[in-house]
Amino acid sequence: MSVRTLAVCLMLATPAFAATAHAQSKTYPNGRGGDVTLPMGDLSFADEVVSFKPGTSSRNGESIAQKATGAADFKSGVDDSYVTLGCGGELVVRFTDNALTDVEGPDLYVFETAKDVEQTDISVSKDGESWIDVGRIAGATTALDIKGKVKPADTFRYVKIADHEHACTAANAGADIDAVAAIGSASRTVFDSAVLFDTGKAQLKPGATAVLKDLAASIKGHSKVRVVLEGHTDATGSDAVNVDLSRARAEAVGDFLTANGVAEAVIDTVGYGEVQPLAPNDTAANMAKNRRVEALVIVG
Ligand SMILES: [Ca+2]
Ligand SMILES: [Ca+2]
Ligand SMILES: [Ca+2]
Repeated sequence: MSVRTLAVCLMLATPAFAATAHAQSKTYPNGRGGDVTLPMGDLSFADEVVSFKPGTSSRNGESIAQKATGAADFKSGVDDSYVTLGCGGELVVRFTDNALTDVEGPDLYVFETAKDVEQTDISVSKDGESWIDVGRIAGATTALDIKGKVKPADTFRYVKIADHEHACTAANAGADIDAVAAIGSASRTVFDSAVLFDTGKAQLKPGATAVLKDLAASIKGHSKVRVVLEGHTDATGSDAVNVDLSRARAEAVGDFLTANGVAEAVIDTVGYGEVQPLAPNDTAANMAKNRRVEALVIVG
């Protein structure tokens, strides 16, 4: 499939994304002389580096893993826009304002800046700990369809990119990663629990309604939409209590959305309790970050 054909397919696969708030379709260099159009624009890209284990490569000294986050920015002849994995290298990135999910057609696009894409294994994770192998990019294939590898409604925050140690004799072994994009992107909004709830409670505070009305309005604008509401707590208290509280909070947000015109059938609620922290539970500020309800809006 030519690059141009691929770009068109991506557009057709998720036409409704263009209407999502703060997401605008945009075209990016694919690092190999072509380009790729992403329906959700800059939002699509992985936002943070979680970990980087450089492999053996003459270029590793110059590599900075952050270059693989944010929008694809490869320019021909300039080689500071990407990170070189190196032979056996491994990079883990995280989406913060979006998430990877299975939509029709390809779901994940790895911007690799070499003429021949080196064999690189890709896996995805919800929590950064348990991983699902979703395939390999190699040759001219840099888009992956996660269909059949994951449950249909699942969303993933983490992507791991690992060099396959296939061509380690080359001076610049290992894939050169400019950016990682979730094509079938869900937009993710994180609500601070303190804004929505009193401590230990699952009844919405009066002040919560304004932000949640905005969320309801953004969902109702789409004819084909799914919403996943995830409740999360800090690590204070027992696991069981935290799971119950986080579920009750996610359900309270779901009830508010249905009361404000969102069809109940499109809403899923999950209580994760304390198992998916955004930060270590070591300071008051970090623990506050972990107390949250996340809303993933998946269009298409
Ligand atoms: Ca992003
Ligand atoms: Ca797919
Ligand atoms: Ca880059």
